[in-house]
Amino acid sequence: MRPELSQLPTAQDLSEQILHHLTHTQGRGPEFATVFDWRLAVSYTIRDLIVTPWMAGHRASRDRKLKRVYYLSMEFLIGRILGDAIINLGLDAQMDQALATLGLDRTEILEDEPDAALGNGGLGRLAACFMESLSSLGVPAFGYGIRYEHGLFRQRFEGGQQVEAPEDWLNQPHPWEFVRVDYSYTVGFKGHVETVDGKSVWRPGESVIARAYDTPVIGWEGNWANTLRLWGAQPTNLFDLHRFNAGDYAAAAEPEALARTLSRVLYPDDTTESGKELRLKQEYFLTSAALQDIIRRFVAEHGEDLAHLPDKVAIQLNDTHPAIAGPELIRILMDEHGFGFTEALGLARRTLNYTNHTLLPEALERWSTWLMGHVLPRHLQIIEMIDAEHRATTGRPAHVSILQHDQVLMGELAFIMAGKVNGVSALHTDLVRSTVFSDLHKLHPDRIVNETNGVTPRRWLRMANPPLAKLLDQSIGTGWTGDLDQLKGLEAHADDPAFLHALRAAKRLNKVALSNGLLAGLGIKADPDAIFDVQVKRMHEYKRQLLNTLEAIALWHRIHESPNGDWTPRLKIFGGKAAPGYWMAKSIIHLINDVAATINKDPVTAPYLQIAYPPNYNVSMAEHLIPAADLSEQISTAGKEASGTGNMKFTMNGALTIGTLDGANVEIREQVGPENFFLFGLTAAEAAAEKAKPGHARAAIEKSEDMKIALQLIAEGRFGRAEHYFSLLDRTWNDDPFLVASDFASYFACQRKVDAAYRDARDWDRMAALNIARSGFFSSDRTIRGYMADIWKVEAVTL
Ligand code: TH1
Repeated sequence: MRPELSQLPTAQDLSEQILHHLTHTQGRGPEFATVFDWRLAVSYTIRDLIVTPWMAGHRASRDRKLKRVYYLSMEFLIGRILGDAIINLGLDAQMDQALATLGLDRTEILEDEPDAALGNGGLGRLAACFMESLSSLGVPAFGYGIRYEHGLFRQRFEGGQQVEAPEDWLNQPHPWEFVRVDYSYTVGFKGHVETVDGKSVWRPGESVIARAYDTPVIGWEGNWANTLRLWGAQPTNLFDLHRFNAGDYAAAAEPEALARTLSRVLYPDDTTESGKELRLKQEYFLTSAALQDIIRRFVAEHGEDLAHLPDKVAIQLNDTHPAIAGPELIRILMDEHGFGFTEALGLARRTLNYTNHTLLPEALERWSTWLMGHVLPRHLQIIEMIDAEHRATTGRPAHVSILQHDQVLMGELAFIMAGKVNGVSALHTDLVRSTVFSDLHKLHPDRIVNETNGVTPRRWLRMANPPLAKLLDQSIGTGWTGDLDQLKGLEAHADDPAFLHALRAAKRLNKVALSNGLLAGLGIKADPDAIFDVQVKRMHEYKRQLLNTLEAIALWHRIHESPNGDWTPRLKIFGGKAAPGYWMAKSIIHLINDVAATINKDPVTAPYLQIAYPPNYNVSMAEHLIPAADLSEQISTAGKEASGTGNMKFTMNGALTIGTLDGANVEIREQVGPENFFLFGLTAAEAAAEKAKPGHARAAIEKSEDMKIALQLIAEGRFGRAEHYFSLLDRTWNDDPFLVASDFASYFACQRKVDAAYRDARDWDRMAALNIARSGFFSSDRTIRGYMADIWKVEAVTL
């Protein structure tokens, strides 16, 4: 593959380079160097090796005038970079040897790197997996995002309750980025629109500068690297000179502080609405800087005629967050390049595409017309023109439009401005067609396509799970890393006792490592032979961590009733953060911690049931938890989880899923076979019907003794003060919008099937092997190929 494979550095080359960077870049001698110094020296050594293919790729794309993909996203949940880069360069063995000669501990070095937590959850992590796959496949691409100074908050528990602390990843040098002072663009806000010579001219009242920070993203086998270009906000004027000269230094620095707030902090809301002016400004900041950069590059490579833009540029909008790109591109084409409205609209529509990631009403962005007109007056005019044109050409009635009830509906805008609109799993795409966008789908029947999500097997299998990766290499060769469909080859081993034994041993290594971590971190004594039952994801009512918790309580109660019963030991692990303003989600966190505190110290049930909730779940923690899981909890109310991507990572790592027919679970079950998947609960259609029944929650609770007892134990204050949970209990009895009660009995029964299945080790291991063997479909390489063929019309480069 790699043209200069023979030029791969040796362990000695690496250790020399590390020492070189330690001395000449870090300015430290080995005798004084800290782990941090060493980690930076190692990072610079690896970075040097990425720069060559990175530049070669840029040159090739430019010289051959290739079409590029531009992925615009408010979130890129990268996590750590070093370990992944070493693996993708194929240098793990050499680096291990180099570090050993230098007397360094590999884990200590790797874990010194802070997570780049520039995202909330699935949507941001998907963007990071896509960047990696785009590079692995050799597709010319840029990711555009915001260089948040503070990523997602850090989570602690105090008295079992979530406490947020600011995240501070940039308070130390970040070795992976290159600042581009020459690529700076002015981004305007507010002001007014004037007519000059019959043309509209926007005169912004405020402006900031967007400065580019580039991180190369190296693909598998080190052949290609694309750029993740993150924008940092800079003031246009460093300070107010009048005030400075008058001696008021603090006031003079205000404009600078204000400008920088634009890239100061990531909004911590996942699938929940925020609707604040600063968020709208951040969205426009990203979009405007990205479009200016895209057009500058187009003109430099292809000349001034922007009529050819769609031939060379494919822009993907990651949800509606950058959907202002529609009006912004039209504005640039009309107001700055003299195109007529209709032509500008046509060009924009052939360039832009939109991915929908959720149908939850509270997550569908809408801005008040007043705020839109205040922050982006020219864009509001253009949105009105887009809306009028769309209604005129389609005959869409006036009461359904982009502008409704004094609000701009960003989903409508994104749909109408997109060449293609995609959902993120088969079920979700069907629901996009039949629910939120049904009328637009009728008007544009070819626009909606499905691209089921995927995850990169480099990070989520080869890097996160070395014991399993090694077993796979030995069993089917190493080709699976770049071509995950090759995992199919494992099916031939699924009945081989020696293979299954090795598979169990690999899983056990991960479980022991995790147990050690849980003991050291939380004081929890985990039994590595228990079922490791894991639910990790953002805290949200629709994801139903409450259902899992109530099952734990009911099980605990049952064990108490017959302590000499034949129980299958289980460790339940939770991980995840709640949006700071999401009261119900925080209440569920509190409950899990309270329940864990009571159950974990109960000597009667201790051999059978433990609960661990390590705080501050993030990408790095996921890399430890997922490979150690036996059971993957994917238990959202059917119809609510657009896809899920954690579900895919678990499957690849040989965990079995207990899940509903929701999101990509449906396709996971299809792929692995229904006999290798623990299904429970209502379907999306049944759930919708159930919700419409008055008193559905109470009726369901009355029918399930286990559920009733669990709720009663909470109400009696058995897990901390009852009054903490009055609202939660009241909501469960009387409203239960996510049907915890309706699905409880089915879930509890399914968990008992899991217990029974786990006792037959041979059969369980066989199911795990088949889950791995049939998980190839969930590689993000497959997803990206889908986008390339159906949406972007781009091809991979052969160097
Ligand atoms: C998530 C979806 O909830 C999840 O099902 C999906 O797998 C993932 O996107 C990737 O497609 C979403 N995250 C967000 C975050 C925000 C707004 C909407 C969504 S949908 C801020």
